[in-house]
Amino acid sequence: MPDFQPLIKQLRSGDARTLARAISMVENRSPGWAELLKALFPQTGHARILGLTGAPGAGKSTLVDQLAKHYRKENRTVGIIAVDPTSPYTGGAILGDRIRMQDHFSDPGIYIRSMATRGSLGGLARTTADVATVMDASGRDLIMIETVGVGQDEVDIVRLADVTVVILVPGMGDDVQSIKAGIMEIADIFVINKSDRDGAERVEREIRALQSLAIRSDHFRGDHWTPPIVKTVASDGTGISQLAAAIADYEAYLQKENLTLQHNIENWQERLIEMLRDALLEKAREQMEDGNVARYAAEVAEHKRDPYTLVEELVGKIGKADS
Ligand SMILES: Nc1nc2c(ncn2[C@@H]2O[C@H](COP(=O)(O)OP(=O)(O)OP(=O)(O)O)[C@@H](O)[C@H]2O)c(=O)[nH]1
Ligand SMILES: [Mg+2]
Repeated sequence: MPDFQPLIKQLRSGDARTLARAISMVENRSPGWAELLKALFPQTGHARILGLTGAPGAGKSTLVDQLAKHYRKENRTVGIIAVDPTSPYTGGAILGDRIRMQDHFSDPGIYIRSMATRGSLGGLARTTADVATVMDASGRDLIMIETVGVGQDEVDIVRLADVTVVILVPGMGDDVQSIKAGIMEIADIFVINKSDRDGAERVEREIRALQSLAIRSDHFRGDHWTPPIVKTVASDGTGISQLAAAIADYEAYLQKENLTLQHNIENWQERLIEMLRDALLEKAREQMEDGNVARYAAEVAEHKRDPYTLVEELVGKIGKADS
């Protein structure tokens, strides 16, 4: 096993370039990535992870930026992961974020990483989790993950988080009705951003109406918490301290109810299954030489073989090859 101690030491010193290098290694699945994560894992578990999701253009980056400023005033170090930003890259910075995030470029207490990685090697959720692990090991106090709330990947990503913030905005067609049920149920806190626009009250009423229908015990955590609704104007900072307070309240609630560990266990349950699925699939691929899948598929399609026995045989081989 390579000696990662010098790298870990540099990482823990807060060096941004080392952090960038370690993240790239994990993100690209460069040789030694798994060994690196193994070496880093004992250093993790300190960072709080905040997931923020919402429709494209809802103001997620602006909000993350304001929260980062807020937490920096409390001297907490921040890592930001922007997953699959809808805006394209220019020289490593997201177009829309370049100017707003510029303030922080001189502050080593804020590290921003964008991942445009749909179809990434380990799967989007998995890679994001691994990147968060590296940031955690580097000693960041708080990690914010920004993701566009559209699909299952996003739901999986926010499931990594200790606290999930769902961002809505007024005037988006059917408003809340158009937001996927899956996204509604993962919210620990609702933000109605762009509250300077007409219709914020209406969105709030709609969330309340939905909340009265669905009891939080149906929420995947089942923690009986009623997600508060915070109105913000991210572009001028209105409501940011209220949002930070709501986040702190939820964390305090989790602590009081002894739910922090339980949340973590639930998160790991999901992640372990995903890791296992990846690893087994990888092994299965190793078993089958190139082109074999196509050959098997042809045989099944032509009814020369039944797929059930085939899969059983392949799975059986995995166990034997490994022992
Ligand atoms: N009026 C108003 N505009 C806002 C507010 N918050 C953000 N904006 C603007 O909305 C636009 C989109 O903001 P972003 O923060 O880039 O939104 P996003 O959700 O990160 O967008 P994507 O990452 O592209 O999905 C920008 O022009 C912001 O300046 C707000 O509270 N009120
Ligand atoms: Mg954004």
